[in-house]
Amino acid sequence: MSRYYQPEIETAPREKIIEIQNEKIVRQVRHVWDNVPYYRRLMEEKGVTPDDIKTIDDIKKLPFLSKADLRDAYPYGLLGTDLKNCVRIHSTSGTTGKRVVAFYTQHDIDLWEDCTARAIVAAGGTEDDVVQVCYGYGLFTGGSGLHGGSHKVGCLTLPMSSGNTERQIQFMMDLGSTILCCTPSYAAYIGESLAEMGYRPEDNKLKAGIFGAEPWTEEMRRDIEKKLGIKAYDIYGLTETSGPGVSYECEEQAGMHINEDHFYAEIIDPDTGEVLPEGEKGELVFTSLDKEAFPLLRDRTRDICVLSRRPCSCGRTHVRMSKPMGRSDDMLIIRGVNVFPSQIETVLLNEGYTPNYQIVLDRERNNDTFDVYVEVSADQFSDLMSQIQKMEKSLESALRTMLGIGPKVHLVAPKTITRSEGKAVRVIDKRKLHD
Ligand code: DLL
Repeated sequence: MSRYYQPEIETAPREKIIEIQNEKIVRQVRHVWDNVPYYRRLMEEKGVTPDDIKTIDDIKKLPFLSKADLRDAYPYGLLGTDLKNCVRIHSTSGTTGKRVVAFYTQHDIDLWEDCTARAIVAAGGTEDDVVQVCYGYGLFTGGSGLHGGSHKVGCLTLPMSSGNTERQIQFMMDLGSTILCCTPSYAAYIGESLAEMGYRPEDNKLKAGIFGAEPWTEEMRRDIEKKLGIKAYDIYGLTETSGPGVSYECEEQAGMHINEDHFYAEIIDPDTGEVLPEGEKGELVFTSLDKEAFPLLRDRTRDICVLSRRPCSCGRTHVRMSKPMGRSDDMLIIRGVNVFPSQIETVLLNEGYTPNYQIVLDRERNNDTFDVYVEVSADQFSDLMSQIQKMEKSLESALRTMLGIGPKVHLVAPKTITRSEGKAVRVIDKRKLHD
């Protein structure tokens, strides 16, 4: 039997959802026009005013926001309210050194936590549950997003943050955690560590996991479910749309229901910007319908997906999105952290290296490995092992500061990285081969 956190809205008839969207979009466009000069200028350039937006269908008339806009508007350009009304920020990597910073009023936090609460209840969560949150806390949205939802549902919440796997397992076993929230790769790692410590899947009290923030396959889902003895649910979101909980899976595990009363989804052709009909694969675009502090309209996610309105047996009526099938840009997700090759290039050039580099990603024991090979120039080249090691350590530290995670740096002799005749092959991602 399905349970819902906000049954009336989660199972609302289609007409009711459209009615809510029609009402909210008119208000939201007016709010943005009045308060976000950056977007107002984009609207003026397109010759659109709030008077042109009468129903949700009119959304097509509005301009898109791209990652470049998020970067150009950093930090306050897309803020929709006085800073004094904001109570929090979160942040994630941008395409260059500038990160994406999202702002929240208390109202925004409330609606975000409603979304994650819906996801927790859809995964079987009740006030009897013990929710172990091992997404990172801090600037990343994963930790506080699931944490807030868990409080709303009334679960006992373990704010573990990520890392320190031994302690995670100790608390999980001693306090009887029933729902685990983390990235799928960390879940797989916890599963492996449990087995190594001699535990069988039936020894823990876990029943469900809510995993997201990075791509994962059906094979990986089955592997995690077996190792931990749980049902594994996918959850999706982006910092700029609040964080996790924009969409989430129900017990059907067949696509993630988008919280359509808060986020309007479109699929577009990434090359032409044309809106594609339901069922076609393209880039996902989100409009937040009622956020105050960071009210993005038609924000291009770069995630490639398909939407489906086929009725779902769980009773939820909200549209479902497929797992993201890739990206229309070069963003990598490494151990749950977003990394753009351009960020690495920026650091290399700042630190006086050549832009000849290669990123090699692989997966070892369900954990991403992250190696960066960098060519030194002839005058940087040294036969001294100790000198090279020192340079590698210093570059690793500069990259860690920029990216938020540390790669293993390998300095290599001039002209050893294969030159390409076309586009340089900057990334070798071996993870896809055996997921
Ligand atoms: O990753 C928010 C999040 C936290 C989602 C915890 C789920 C759980 P960002 O750091 O801004 O936000 O990264 C957003 O991550 O555009 C996708 O490419 C990717 N992503 C997020 N969830 C999934 C998922 C958080 N379930 C970017 N499957 C998005 C595949 C995902 N990719």
